[in-house]
Amino acid sequence: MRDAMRPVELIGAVIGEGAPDRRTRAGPGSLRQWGLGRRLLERGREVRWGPDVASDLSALPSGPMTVVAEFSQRLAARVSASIEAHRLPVVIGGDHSCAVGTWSGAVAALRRRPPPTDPDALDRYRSGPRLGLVWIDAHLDAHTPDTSESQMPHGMPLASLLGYGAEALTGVALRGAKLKPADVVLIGCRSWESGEAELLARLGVRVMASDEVTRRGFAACLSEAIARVREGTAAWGLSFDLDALDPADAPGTGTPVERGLRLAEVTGALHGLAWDPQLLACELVEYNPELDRDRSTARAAEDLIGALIDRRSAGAALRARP
Ligand SMILES: [Mn+2]
Repeated sequence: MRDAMRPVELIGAVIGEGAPDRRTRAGPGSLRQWGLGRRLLERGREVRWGPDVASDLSALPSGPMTVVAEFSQRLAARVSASIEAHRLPVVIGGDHSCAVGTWSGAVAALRRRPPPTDPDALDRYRSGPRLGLVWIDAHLDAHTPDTSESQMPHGMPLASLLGYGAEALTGVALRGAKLKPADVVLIGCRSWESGEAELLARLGVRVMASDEVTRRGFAACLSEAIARVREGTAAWGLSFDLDALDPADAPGTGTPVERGLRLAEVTGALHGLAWDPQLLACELVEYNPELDRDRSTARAAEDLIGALIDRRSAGAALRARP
């Protein structure tokens, strides 16, 4: 199965201007220099860094939205190209505004694919191929400029991908919504404002807040989430904000929040998922090297991606029925 064996391409999303603390811009370079790619090679799968995509700092006087919108177009093109070259792109952020580019590019590539010949698979393409997305995050990232107090784009990517908010973000790569509300599940959320929570509730997006994860366990939540985002979709993706983790395991993130997911439980559940040929792309964001302690957050990033690509036990979360 060639698609299951796709080489992993790490793509640095060098951007921090979507957040009030811009130091996540140094995240991808720091992980690269630390040896993330070399360390992941030990997991038995081909891994290489592609060229970074970097935000244009000279556009900063025009405001963060301008910087993020222009950056997103270039990141989307890189992610599309990676998918079309039969690689598995893993975008390394950078602040979470990069999700607009990552998933707009993924959807653009998906919609350009020729329809499958297998009649069962063709069903998934009837009304246009849909992308499912699992979003693991302490926050909802579902603000629009109408609800956001800070006006920072890293609080808006999910709303933008659902088709709500500034046209500079909703129109990246393709016009209009990239995701359907039923195809999105959030896990681990524990800090939000009312405006963004109301948008997701109105759209019927499934949010597994951290109290639900504590009650049921992360593995059970992830299994249900994956079953949902694979249902009726042509492919799915994973967006992982390091702030979903407990600060004890990952202190070096843009916006740490107490009472997070524990790393060991998460890596256990993520094991082998990157061997699913339907997994189109991944994203790991908000690494802030200046807040890291003894590289523990860098090691957490390595453990998370390493678990995804590890071949020793492929995809328990795919086989489990919620
Ligand atoms: Mn986020």
